[in-house]
Amino acid sequence: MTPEEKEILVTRASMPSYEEFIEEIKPIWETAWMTNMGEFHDKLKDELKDYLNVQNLLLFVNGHMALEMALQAMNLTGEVITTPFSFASTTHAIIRNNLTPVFCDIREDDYTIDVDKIESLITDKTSAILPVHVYGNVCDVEKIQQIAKKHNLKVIYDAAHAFGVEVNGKGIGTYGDASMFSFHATKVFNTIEGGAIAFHDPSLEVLLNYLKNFGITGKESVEYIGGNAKMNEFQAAMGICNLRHVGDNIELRRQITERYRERLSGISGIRLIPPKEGIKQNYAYFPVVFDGFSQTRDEVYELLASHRIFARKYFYPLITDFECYRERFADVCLPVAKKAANNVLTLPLYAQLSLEEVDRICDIIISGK
Ligand code: T4K
Repeated sequence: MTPEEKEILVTRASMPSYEEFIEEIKPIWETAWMTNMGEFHDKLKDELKDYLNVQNLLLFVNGHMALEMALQAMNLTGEVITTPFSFASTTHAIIRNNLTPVFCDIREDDYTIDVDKIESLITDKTSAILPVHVYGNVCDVEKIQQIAKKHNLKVIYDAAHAFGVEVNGKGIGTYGDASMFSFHATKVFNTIEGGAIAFHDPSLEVLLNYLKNFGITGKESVEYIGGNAKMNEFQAAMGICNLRHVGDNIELRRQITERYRERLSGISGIRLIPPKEGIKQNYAYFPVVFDGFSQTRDEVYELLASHRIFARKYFYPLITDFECYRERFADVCLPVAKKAANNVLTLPLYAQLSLEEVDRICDIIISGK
């Protein structure tokens, strides 16, 4: 197959070798213990607490259920301030908890919540803020904390993209009351499907454990209306294997990101999100903004697709423009988020992407053909 014939997707899941995974899961054939918080689950939980540099962490079947259950456990009411420049999960989790999302605009430099616009959205019904560390870009965590403290609000971060990110040596999951990580196949670290909640108040652990197992509290008692959101042993085993290699994979992602930056910076009409001081990045995504470039974002997307290179418009459309929400949120007007949704393209990025492939992608974008 020539390089031109090869299909390049926006990402490719990281996997251990077949032999490594098979070796890891062998004991399951002796115990037949496949789910409900087994040995693999507990081992991965401990390893991830270390890796993510957090005190309290629980594993879930996926990131979305983790987020839904974190909101449920906080016993929130009324309104939750969030952003629509995200994956469907963020707003769905609010609405599926019978809460009302109130949408805040984002910052043009990194697409995280615009902290200067949060306070004007707070009402006597607001109970929480749910900001998104989108693409692994860190929200203004200090300012959000100040606002939350002043107005007595909970802060739950959607940290789906922020695995392993640190702020001045502190794990990103230590900020706010809770942070949700996604371990989906498309993420920097995966457990096939999976997720976790890191949380501040250790007393939440008992409740979250009940909620993810139907609210069952004893052999003959069910005290909460929970769901089923347990991570199974095969997922956890995949995580244990992947965690051994995640450092190497992040280093490869760094090299790819650097190459994209070298090739695409300084080009008129192309804007890249600059890295920030004091942040340990995870290089989860490579978003590029086309604003005043010779081609629009959609034209670049089509051009790449004609070469069998499938970049993605994360996140277009805005959540507020989804069919299921557009009538309800027709009055929401967030110009920065709207512009981002129309102009951003996330380019292919995964550990096995070669620098030659990165060059080819950049050549196509720059040449326009
Ligand atoms: N909050 C945010 C901000 C999120 O981005 C997400 C998930 C969540 C919450 C919820 O977390 P989870 O409940 O998912 O843990 C993907 C993922 O399914 C989703 O997890 C992710 N965000 C979102 C940004 O991307 P799609 O619809 O773009 O996935 P798909 O199937 O088109 O896959 C993209 C590419 O990944 C493929 O072209 C190839 C590669 N891939 C995909 C799969 C499924 C693999 O290499 N292996 C695979 O198994 O949503």
